[in-house]
Amino acid sequence: MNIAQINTLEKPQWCPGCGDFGILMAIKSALTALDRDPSEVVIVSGIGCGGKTPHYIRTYGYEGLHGRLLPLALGIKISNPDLTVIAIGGDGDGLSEGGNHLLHFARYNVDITYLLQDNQVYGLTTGQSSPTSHKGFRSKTYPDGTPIEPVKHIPMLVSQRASFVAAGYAGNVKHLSQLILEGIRHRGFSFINIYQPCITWNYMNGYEWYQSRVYITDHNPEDFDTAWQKANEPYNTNWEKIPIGVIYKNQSITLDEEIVNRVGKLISIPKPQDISGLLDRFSI
Ligand SMILES: Cc1ncc(C[n+]2csc(CCOP(=O)(O)OP(=O)(O)O)c2C)c(N)n1
Ligand SMILES: [Mg+2]
Repeated sequence: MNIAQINTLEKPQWCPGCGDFGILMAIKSALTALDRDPSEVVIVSGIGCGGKTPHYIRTYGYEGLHGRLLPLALGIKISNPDLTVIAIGGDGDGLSEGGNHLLHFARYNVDITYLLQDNQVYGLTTGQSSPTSHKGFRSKTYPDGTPIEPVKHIPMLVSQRASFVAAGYAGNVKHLSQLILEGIRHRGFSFINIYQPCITWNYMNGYEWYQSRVYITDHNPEDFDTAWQKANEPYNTNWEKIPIGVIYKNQSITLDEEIVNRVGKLISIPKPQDISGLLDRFSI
């Protein structure tokens, strides 16, 4: 597909300088390198600043409930496995409200790509601590500083041998778009944690902070021990070194393939139906 097909007239509502602009550009650039029609792609989101992303890309899109984007993506993928399904949402959305789903998606291994916009804060609700806020981060939740350590979700996913675990940075759009493309092409559950400055509510982790810490890793992501070390590097170095790139990957059977092996087919693709009766019934 080309960029003209997926651009919309909708103007992003994000603060000027928000990392979401870089993420939006990276997704669009990855999609243009994909040999698919916009009608073959569905982008689902949760609630949050980044949850608006599907509004700004002219593919199919669905802004779901807070923390529930993964079950939504799963339902779409196993109903119509020919679709490319991308889920996108914030750190609060994916690790707090929806945190339980992530653990299980690591083992379901359904063939979707999940982009987690990790700005270490609840942005849309104006600056509370999130599960990835750094210890000491002063927020509306903890004016004296967040008293607890952030969740270590990248090592958690590696420990579960999730199929594709990666990290990207909203300030390096070219690298991020290549990573997103690789994640989409990977057969299985692809998770990409995107470090993203929130210039309005996160005074600690801005572009300057990231610039000296983020580096592109070139280790062998299929070697578990090295992947484990890379996944833990930010925590072991007190955030002095933040590797971006593919952290871990393995190719194993996906849930979609497993179901086909057992019952010969996936849930049948729903045929377009006349819904005018329903519309009449629920119209005021
Ligand atoms: C079930 C539920 N709980 C709480 C909220 C209120 N809420 C809306 S957005 C949000 C936080 C979003 O933070 P995050 O997911 O990190 O996304 P960001 O805005 O930072 O991109 C919350 C708590 C909600 N909409 N639904
Ligand atoms: Mg957030």
